Amino acid sequence: MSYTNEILKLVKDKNPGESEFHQAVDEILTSLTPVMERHPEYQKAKILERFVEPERVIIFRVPWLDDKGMPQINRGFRVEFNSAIGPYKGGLRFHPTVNLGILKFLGIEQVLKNSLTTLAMGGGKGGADFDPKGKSDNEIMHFCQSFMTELYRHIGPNTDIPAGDIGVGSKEIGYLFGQYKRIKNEFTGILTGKGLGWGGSLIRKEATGYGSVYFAQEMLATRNETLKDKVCVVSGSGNVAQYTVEKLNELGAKVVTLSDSSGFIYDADGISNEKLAFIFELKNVRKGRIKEYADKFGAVFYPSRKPWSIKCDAAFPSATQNELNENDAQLLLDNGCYLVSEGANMPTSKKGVDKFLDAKILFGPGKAANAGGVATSGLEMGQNSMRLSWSSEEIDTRLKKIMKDIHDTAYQASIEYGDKGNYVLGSNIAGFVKVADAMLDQGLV
Ligand code: NDP
Ligand code: 2IT
Repeated sequence: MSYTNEILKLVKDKNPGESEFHQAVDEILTSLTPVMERHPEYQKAKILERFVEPERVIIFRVPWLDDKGMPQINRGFRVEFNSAIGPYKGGLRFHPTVNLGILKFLGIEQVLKNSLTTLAMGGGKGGADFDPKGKSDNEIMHFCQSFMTELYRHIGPNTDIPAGDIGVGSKEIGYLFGQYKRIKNEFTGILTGKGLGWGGSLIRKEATGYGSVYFAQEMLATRNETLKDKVCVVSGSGNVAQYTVEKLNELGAKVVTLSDSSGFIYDADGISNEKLAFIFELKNVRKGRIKEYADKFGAVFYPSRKPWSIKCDAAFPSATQNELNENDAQLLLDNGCYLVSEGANMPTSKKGVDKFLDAKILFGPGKAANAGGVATSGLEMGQNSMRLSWSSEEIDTRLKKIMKDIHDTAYQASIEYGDKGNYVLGSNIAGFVKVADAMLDQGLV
């Protein structure tokens, strides 16, 4: 059995039931097989055994009172996965499906993603099985305060710096930051995605969506093409999806779909900036359902379905993991789609990814394509340390350069390892080698 297969077996045996974690590790290890053959020193030092084991996992009770005065109990987590190249960095997810296996998959992806950004950030992920849907502002605040009352002792500006993810936006970051400051009596950059008036960075909220589009531009440039007039399907309608649409519109593409967990809308005329303004209000202020868009603009609403049957040139899955399976991948290919840029983390199933790779379309895996969010978090950390803030133009320029560098690094690694244009292979290898070398340098820890 090869070294990478041995490790995959070990991971499955040791972590039963963590299917998303198995899936992420499987994909990563498949890419790393040729690296292990070239670098026997990694096996000798048991780098992979260490790489797949989080440095630390914290699981805690989160008790809070709802508006009726009833006690509610949730489970909180922080997975501090790898700090070889910098402090743990990665988002918090509040969603009823959150469990350890999902956070470990997100954590290991984050390690490689953060390495690709070129910034000094290790990887971590956290969250809770708390469902923000239907909760009042007061309930969300009480939950966040209780969550931070435990989390505060594990994080710090040089230790672990959480941020947002699904269900955690600027409002939650505010409540979490306020509670940390109150407990520690310290105003430091312990979270990113903060408000602009209290240490946040311009462009952070736009960064993941914009970055995913910049990555698509770079992939297209290898074929001397641009996004102008491309028909695009986007899934999700949260932070990442919204700013993906905004940037695609700016570049002259036409976006025809958005979705949420209830279904998707198809607008053949395109989701213009005026219609997008409605989405911002619907999703960020009123917390409404996507069907309202169809009712207002005469678009079609497909309940309980995903947008992959719509004919397009490019797809931007930007909702959640495993939202695009092999059948969906085949549908997209049959309809002529030749670019996929993953705004979400692992939105495509393993067999779906294989379809895209076999078809040799431009496929940007999440750890590369959506790295603009955490990269800009890294820029927020830098500004916090210096106690100053950069302009939008400065940050956007840096973001574009980081996305180009990630693209070029992954592309070069794909060439070096004999599968030109396979960004899955290239990003896994480039992200991994930097972390593995740092681990070797730092001895057996
Ligand atoms: P939001 O909470 O802002 O939006 C999430 C969107 O995805 C909503 O439209 C939501 O629909 C939909 N969604 C979530 N879970 C499911 C599900 N189980 N089934 C169907 N739809 C679902 O989150 P973000 O936009 O921040 O995150 C989206 C993706 O991008 C995630 O995979 C996240 O990990 C990834 N990501 C986010 C980054 C960031 O900076 N925010 C950075 C890099 C990656 P509904 O409202 O109905 O639940
Ligand atoms: O998946 C991700 O990269 C994020 N949710 C953003 C993490 C961060 O620290 O900004």
